[in-house]
Amino acid sequence: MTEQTAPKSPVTTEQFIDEIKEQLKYNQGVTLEQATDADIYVASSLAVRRHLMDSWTATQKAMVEGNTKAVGYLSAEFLIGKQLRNALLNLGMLTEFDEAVKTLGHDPQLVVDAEYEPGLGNGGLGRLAACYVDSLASLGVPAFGYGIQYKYGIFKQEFDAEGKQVERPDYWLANDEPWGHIDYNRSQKVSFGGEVVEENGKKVWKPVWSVRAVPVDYMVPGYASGRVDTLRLWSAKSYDEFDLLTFNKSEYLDAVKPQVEAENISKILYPEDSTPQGKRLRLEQQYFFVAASLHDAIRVFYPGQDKPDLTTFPDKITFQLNDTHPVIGIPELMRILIDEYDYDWDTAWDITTKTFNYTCHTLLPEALEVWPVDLINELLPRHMEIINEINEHFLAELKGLTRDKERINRMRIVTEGEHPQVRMAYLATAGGSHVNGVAELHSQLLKDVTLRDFSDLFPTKFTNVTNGVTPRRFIRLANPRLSALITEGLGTDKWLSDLDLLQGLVPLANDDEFVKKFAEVKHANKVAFANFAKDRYGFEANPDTMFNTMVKRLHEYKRQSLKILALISRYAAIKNGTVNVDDVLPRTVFFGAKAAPGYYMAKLTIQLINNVARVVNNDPDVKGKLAVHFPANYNVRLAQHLIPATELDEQISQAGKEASGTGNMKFALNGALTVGTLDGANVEIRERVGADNFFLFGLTVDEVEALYEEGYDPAKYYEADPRLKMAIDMISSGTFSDGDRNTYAPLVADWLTKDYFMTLADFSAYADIQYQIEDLYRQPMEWNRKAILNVANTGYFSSDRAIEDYLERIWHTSPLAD
Ligand code: 8GP
Repeated sequence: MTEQTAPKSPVTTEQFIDEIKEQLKYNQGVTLEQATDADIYVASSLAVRRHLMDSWTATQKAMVEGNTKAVGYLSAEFLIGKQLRNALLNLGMLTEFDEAVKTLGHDPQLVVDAEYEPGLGNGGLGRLAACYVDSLASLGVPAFGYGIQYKYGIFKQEFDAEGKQVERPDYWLANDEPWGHIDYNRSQKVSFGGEVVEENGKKVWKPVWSVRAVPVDYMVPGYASGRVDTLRLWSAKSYDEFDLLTFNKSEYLDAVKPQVEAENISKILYPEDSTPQGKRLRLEQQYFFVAASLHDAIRVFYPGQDKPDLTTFPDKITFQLNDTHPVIGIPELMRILIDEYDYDWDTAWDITTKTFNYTCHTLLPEALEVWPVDLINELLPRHMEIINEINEHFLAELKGLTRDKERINRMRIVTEGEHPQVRMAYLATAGGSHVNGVAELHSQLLKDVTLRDFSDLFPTKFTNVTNGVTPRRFIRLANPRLSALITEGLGTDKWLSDLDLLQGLVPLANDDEFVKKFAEVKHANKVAFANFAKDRYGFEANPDTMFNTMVKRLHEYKRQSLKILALISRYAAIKNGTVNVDDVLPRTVFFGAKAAPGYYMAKLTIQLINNVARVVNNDPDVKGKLAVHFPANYNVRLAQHLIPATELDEQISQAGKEASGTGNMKFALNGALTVGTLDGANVEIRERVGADNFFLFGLTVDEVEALYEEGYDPAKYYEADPRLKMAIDMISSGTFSDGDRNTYAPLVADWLTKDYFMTLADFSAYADIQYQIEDLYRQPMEWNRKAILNVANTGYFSSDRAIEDYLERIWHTSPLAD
């Protein structure tokens, strides 16, 4: 990316004050005296939006006039976070905003707080999509993010009196939402059900119900690039006239039922994360947004043309399939080309395979989607025919490549048997140009294990793009103090558009003055977080203790249980005098995690963490030494507060299970040290920051495999390490369940008999490395030097770099020329 200095505000403070007043008057109809913080938020957002408008239309015009190919990022999730400050930063208006709002008699922080965070994603995959559209715009690449505007995003998490997770609906659209623009004039019709008939030798799909997909457009401002891309999220609306009048009266009510329920399609985000699902509504959602998006792209790139030359489609736009969720787009594009535009099969296939690419975000086989043929037949009968035909052609192609019949059989896109299914990852691999994993280790395992047959026969399809995160939101906005120090240290703020410049901080790790300043920044961030936590969650966190954080979805493979077991063993050791309380390094542990509502073990783990926190925080024996906090409802906002205040980050998944992780990157970039396994992007982070500046522990992928092979017996580890035994026994004895010995019995039984993710096998190494961590923390200058080296050496993990890799390896396109 070409380096940019901070953009210049398009307005003076005085002008911005006038613009806010104008919005208050003509949009909201309130006087300045009447205006609440929320009114000022809406008015300033609308004023900012106006400033983006010219660049937005210019970007679209340049895109359609086509000096370069656009990118369509198809994703069921975009976890975008709050919009106002991000837009202000990218426009260079942060100072003008603060001044204007103060002049109008309001507190800028309260105005920003009035924005409600849209939770349109579950976790890493959704947040990555949001970072990628930010970087696309910042690099000046014309792009659409295409997804769904769910009415209810990810559930709001609360904890009940027993510490159990309770899920509440999060109706975020009940609040004013100035950023999304509903464009009724560019809606698309998406149809379902019915049957396929032959008319004049042609297949004709006769669907029976339809839904109107209405785009809601969010502008995606690039940082200092002058470009504004589009995030187009589809909202489902019913048609008020039914196109079902062919049905006779008795069938009428049944027939219109799906029509009436059509709006349900965009009502709720599926809360699963890496867990299997097979829900009809989910497939409806997937087809809904993908069909609308493909038709939209044709409308955009061939305006007003009845018979466009769609052989040029892959030159206009390349579509990235964000996991398997949008893969139904492959048969949909085939259907559009063959049925709607009369292309023959081979031409249609050629266009389709050139148009799509697929990113896989998981290695857990159960998370790779498969759809029952019966279900697809019922909802999308024409697509099922096309998928079958793709399968036949593909098998024929394989026969030309190998004589290994078993291998060919393993590679079937549509399985055989009584209940045949469609494997969406296979369809994506066969129907696209490139397949990538999200970190080097993950991409390697994808080739060697998950998609082995495919990579053997189509090796050139496979590549890697290691994930990245946007430095604008996750350094500049989240951590203004560190940002100012980096700018001071480097003598320029250009690092925000070229994160490799952070390398320039390496020598400063040996400059004691700089190290002290860095330590002051971290401490100030800890104090700020403690204040925020007190205010928002009502708990006291002591900024003079080590801040140690584990935030991510709750999943067994991520091993929050390893952290909690180590913590309990520490607590037990203090209680029974195995360690001298004076030798214990004071530590405050923060957890943040949502569990999928149907994931029993994950929810039980949440309950355990909450109860460990309750017991530990109320025990005078460990006061000042150990505290545990679990703020509910971890989201982008909480991440932006907690990450800059963290000193030690936990990335402790079982090796081979975490595809990449992106939290690991955000923490390192904000000057936390990581304790982690050789998993996902941890491997690359460690390579870059240096082995001395990363706390590595645990089994490697090969060791994990060997242990599975030889027969893993977790009870052996329980017997071997008294610290582990003590922790598990403490849980079993009811210490964290008011004496009830049954509450956590399912967790204990699982650890001792199955422990699929080998928490027990890694326990001793994890408990041992705590001594190293604590020794280093007792030498603040050394700790901070290493933390600075983490910041300095992780510029690679910018999403700008990731997007540049996509441009070069997969999309083969470039930024718009000026
Ligand atoms: C996540 C991976 O678990 C995480 O390692 C990675 O950093 C992130 O994607 C972005 O690449 N995967 C998912 O969220 C995921 O697989 N979700 C689908 C199962 C729903």
